[in-house]
Amino acid sequence: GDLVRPFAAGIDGASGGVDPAGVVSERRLSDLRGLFRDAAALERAVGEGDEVVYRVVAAPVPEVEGEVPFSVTTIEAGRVGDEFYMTRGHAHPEPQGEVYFGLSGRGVLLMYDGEEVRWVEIRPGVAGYIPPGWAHRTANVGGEPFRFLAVYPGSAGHDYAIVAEGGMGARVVRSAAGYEVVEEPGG
Ligand code: M6P
Ligand code: ZN
Repeated sequence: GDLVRPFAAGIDGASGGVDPAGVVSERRLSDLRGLFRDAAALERAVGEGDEVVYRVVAAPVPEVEGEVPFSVTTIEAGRVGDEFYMTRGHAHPEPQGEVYFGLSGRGVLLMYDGEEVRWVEIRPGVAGYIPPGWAHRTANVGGEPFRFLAVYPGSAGHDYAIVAEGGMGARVVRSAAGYEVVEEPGG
């Protein structure tokens, strides 16, 4: 097919905007059923307005081999029970890497290869590297929106079932120190 022509995009770290933008997607609490430990707290929050947990604004680059799509994700501040607002999480069916770059706020990039859990904190100016074969999820561990730029191979794809069914091996929860990453089989 036709490849995209050269272009520049504005990345607004204060709003999460990408200009020009492609597909914009939103995930609400009700889209995250089954992922948080406290299912009752999730249902209460769904009943109390079902707020948007995160939004992804993609640049107009197609997800096809050879292209390098990029997007800005904004995760709102909040928790379900003790667990911080987070993305669904996925793995790349074609095992390919990905880079996340912090734009605003503070988050945790959680990675899981099916056995080992690794995580890194992402702040503005920090790049996190996701190696091929590691499922990944981000959580907002701060009190303001957490925003990051993601750059990934166009043929990587998104496998959500592997995380929905097998979990990430750990949860990102509130603690006296602010947050902690707690390893939990099936979590
Ligand atoms: C980043 C990238 C996207 C991903 C998004 C939200 O922007 O990794 O590919 O879609 O985060 O994460 P998820 O798809 O797991 O909801
Ligand atoms: Zn990915």
